[in-house]
Amino acid sequence: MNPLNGRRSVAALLVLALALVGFASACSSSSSSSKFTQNGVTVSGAWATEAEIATGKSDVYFTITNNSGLYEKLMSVSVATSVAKSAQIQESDAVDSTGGVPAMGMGQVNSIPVLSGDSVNLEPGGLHVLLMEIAAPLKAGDKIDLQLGFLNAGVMKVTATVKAG
Ligand SMILES: [Cu+2]
Repeated sequence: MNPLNGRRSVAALLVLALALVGFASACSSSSSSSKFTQNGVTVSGAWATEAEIATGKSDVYFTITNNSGLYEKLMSVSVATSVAKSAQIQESDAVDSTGGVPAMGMGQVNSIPVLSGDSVNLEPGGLHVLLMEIAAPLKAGDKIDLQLGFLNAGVMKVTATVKAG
């Protein structure tokens, strides 16, 4: 066997392997969790809960990471009326205000502060965005566009993917 041919085919295999690795990583980064960055603020992993019926409710969760060097605050959230009638930032209370019986109540919060260099998770049982009176049932795989208004970074458009449970 000609050693030159052997080396060539090894080189060709390497190129093919690198191409496959590149393809695989490009796929996983786009399908697993999407990231949106604006003026140093990143919103990642946005997802929403399924809702069975129109006029139902859906919770939306995501992570805010602040690398802007400035104090940041999520101040508002809105969605198109084709998605829901209104949206609100809320926080679940594990314990009610009397300090007694745990209640699964939740209340509106005006803003979510995110210190410079810090990140905040909106997650089940804690901070979340509540979509009220959704326009149509939300099923796993559906996409929802949200507009998040930040103190310094401005209004950021992000997309959340609906997930079961
Ligand atoms: Cu809520």
